[in-house]
Amino acid sequence: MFEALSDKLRRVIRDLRGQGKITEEHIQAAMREIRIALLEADVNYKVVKQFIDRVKEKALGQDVLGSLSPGQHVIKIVYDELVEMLGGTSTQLLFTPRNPNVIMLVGLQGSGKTTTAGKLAHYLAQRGRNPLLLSTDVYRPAAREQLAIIARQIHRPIYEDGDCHDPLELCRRARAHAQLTGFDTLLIDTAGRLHIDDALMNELEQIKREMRPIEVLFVADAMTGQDAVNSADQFHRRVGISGVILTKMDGDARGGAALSIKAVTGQPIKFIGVGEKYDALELFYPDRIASRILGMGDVLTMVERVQAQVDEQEAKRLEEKLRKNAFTLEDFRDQLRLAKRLGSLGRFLEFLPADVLKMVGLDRLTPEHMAMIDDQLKRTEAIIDSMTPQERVNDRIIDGSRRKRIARGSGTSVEEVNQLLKQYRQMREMMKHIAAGQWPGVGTLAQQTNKRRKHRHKRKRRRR
Ligand SMILES: Nc1nc2c(ncn2[C@@H]2O[C@H](COP(=O)(O)OP(=O)(O)OP(=O)(O)O)[C@@H](O)[C@H]2O)c(=O)[nH]1
Ligand SMILES: [Mg+2]
Repeated sequence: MFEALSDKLRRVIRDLRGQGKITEEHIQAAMREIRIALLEADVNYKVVKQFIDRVKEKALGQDVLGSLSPGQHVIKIVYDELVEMLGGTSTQLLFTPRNPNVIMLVGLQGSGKTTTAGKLAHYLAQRGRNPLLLSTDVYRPAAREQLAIIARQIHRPIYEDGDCHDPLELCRRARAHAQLTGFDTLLIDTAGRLHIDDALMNELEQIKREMRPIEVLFVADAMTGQDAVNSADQFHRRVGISGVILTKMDGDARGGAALSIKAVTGQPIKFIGVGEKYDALELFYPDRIASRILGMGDVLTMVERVQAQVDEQEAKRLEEKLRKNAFTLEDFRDQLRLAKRLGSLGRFLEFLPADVLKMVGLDRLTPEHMAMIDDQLKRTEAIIDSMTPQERVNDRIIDGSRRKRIARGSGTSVEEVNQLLKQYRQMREMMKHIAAGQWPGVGTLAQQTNKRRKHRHKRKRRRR
């Protein structure tokens, strides 16, 4: 990916870095080089012009930032603008509580829709969702069979109805089936055409109107460069897309499509396909790609990959403990740390099955909720940190005076310590049932706590 462009930009950067003092001529020369490099990478010429204008304006107009040398400063500007050109921030799929959430994959023939449908189903299933696949390609012989084969390979279900040859009717039936059987996501692989034509667009419009998808993702072959950009633009004007999946990035050395799509269509790239295998789908991170292009090393991706392995081992260890019914306060804390490492809690929740979320009453999370929970996590961790190792493995010894000491040590209150111990015991109980394969008839955790509170009141009153 981006090899040619990367080579040239790195050379420009090396030159800039070497300069003790940066003059206007240096910047002009660097911009000339960058302009040629971008055009050679097949970036849309308007996008190139915008890019160069912005970098120039910033580089010439601004005061030098404190800790950066003039050369570094220009590099930083180029990096920032490159991130911007690639779409700014990464955009995840946002699901709603109304199931099934429908995702449509649209695009020209051979762009990779069917393969990507399989990859996406696999990707979402790994993150705790329960997707159902559907092909509405009733035109090309064996098109539906192709998706069925992929579905079998990734062990995901597909909705099949060989007698129905109407795309819209297929969608309705698949949705009804998903509702009845509890699928939370419906992934629709639509038919492609060699060229954009009215019949195809009408069909997509109809499906979109009927199915109200949360995402209409335009699947484009990165190797087709500016053609991919133009067809994305046309699909967007006609049908309205919410994002792009660029496939075959593994075979695209230039990167023109990736660098132009956001600027031309206004729609972000959400995923990239980097191979034919079913796990060859990656979330698109503009900042990481930009640093990869500029040779700053894709440190983030590497860190995350290592982290994912560590986290997986950690999760397995905790699961093992649960099964053996040896879940201590220390494990409870480790689990919280794991949650934190996975980034914000919001991202952590993505990994949990929707059913579990609903059970604890978290199916609708606002940013305020998340901030509150994050804060709560910090306090909880502080409390457990203030316990002695013995207390952490045996919560029964934590009596009144120990609770006072722990509260003081963690800067919290005895009430909070009590609350935490209660939560921990509740969780241990719940986990025990889950590990044993039983599913107690619990409501939400909040309801449970309320019930207990009422019980306690009654008991107290009785005693009096
Ligand atoms: N190298 C590589 N090949 C890919 C990628 N995505 C898809 N392909 C290949 O592209 C070819 C076409 O993929 P399909 O998924 O059949 O494309 P489609 O858009 O469904 O095609 P139609 O249904 O005919 O419109 C297949 O050979 C795929 O293996 C990718 O990210 N990298
Ligand atoms: Mg197909």
